[in-house]
Amino acid sequence: MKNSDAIEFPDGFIWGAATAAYQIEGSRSADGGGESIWDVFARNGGTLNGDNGDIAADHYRRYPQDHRLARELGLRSLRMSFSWPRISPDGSGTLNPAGFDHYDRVLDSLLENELTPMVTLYHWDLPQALQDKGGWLNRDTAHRFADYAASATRHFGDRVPFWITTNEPWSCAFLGYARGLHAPGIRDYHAAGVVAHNLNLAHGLAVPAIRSNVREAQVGVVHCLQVIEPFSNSPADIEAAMAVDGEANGLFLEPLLKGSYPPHMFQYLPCLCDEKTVKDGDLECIAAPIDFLGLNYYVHEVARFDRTIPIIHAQRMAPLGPLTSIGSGLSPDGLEEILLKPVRDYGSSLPIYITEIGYLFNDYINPEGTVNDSARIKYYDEAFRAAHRAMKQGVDLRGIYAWTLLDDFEWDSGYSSRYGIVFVEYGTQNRIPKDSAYWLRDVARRNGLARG
Ligand code: IFM
Repeated sequence: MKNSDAIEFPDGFIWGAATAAYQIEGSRSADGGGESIWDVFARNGGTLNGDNGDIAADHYRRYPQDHRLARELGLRSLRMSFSWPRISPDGSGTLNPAGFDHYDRVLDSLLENELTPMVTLYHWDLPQALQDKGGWLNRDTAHRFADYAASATRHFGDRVPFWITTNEPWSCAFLGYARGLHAPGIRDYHAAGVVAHNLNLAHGLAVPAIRSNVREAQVGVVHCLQVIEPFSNSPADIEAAMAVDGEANGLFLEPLLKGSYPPHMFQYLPCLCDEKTVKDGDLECIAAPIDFLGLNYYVHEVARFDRTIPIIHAQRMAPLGPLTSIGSGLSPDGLEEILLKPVRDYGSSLPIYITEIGYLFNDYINPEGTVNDSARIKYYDEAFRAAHRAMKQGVDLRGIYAWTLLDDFEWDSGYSSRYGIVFVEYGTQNRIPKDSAYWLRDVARRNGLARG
């Protein structure tokens, strides 16, 4: 098959878009919601220009119009997250009825617009009150998460078929606790190892809590798998690549799919074989059967041995070739490898959803009032073809969610560049579908790609 042939996806394939509460909602303190670690991190200068989620895309108030737009764009499903501090401001059991009311209205609106809700319970906005008790370094946070998952699914379970426990634990652990780029801004590699385990545990504890409330639930977890290549064939570079692959992928997939941590990671993260962190029964809990795997795809990097990098002695670099606007490798074809990884490395046959795939760009409105993001379209076209190749090799891919519906607050880089298929003019809050939104609408209508 040529790279430009028309291709079809199976009947029932879901074309959707993904979002996250803190990144689009705004109205941070409305209706009794509590503070999250991102409010505090932004206030303390952790983000570019001090940008924060106070207003964002004002989705808290504009969700009806955004849902109508998503429907007009032919999407069948919207991935959204609940803000934990809106539902439980202190994160420890005190529930906020107004937070429940808000998400009741949001879910009803999704259903009215024939958009299947896929809900993420934790997309990084930990209640600050729990951070004050140690955040994800404190094992108790995993138990508090399971309580919150139970409360949320008890209330909303009748309307949500897809439940995701946590989004990208790697990012929370290694960007938040090792590199200090994300909230809470800690730089301690060993702390990140403990956090990775506590997040894995949080997922494992939440699975039975969700199942006990929603018998028909499809329960999954989202990981951002990364394509990591060695810089050369030298043993040192190969070992560096194994360390980075272990950190990014193995620490999360292996306990989930195999009930163990990758032994080669113990030398870098001894906490993973220390019973103060990994207690009896934890690994069985984390490996609780799930119904689908959510995969986010962004990263393709090269790892090179570098003695000056503490602990893992591995330097991450962009591969040769085109780069995104923040300098990471632009590699739509890598999606094929990402989709094959759970099958090849762990023999998994779990259904998969691509829960995020996106292209960061400095989009702008041209004089005609449109947003021509042909580079994003090209990226999506190539990535979807790569996904289709993986399906031909037996991967049970059930749907693809574009990251993201609306331009949004992109964490440490604030509002400096855009991922949305819909442009948000932040001054007026006007929404302008980009060319990629119309292209995606055609893909969804055709359930496939036209001849290129
Ligand atoms: O914006 C994030 C999202 O919250 C999680 N996945 C990666 C995206 C792009 O950086």
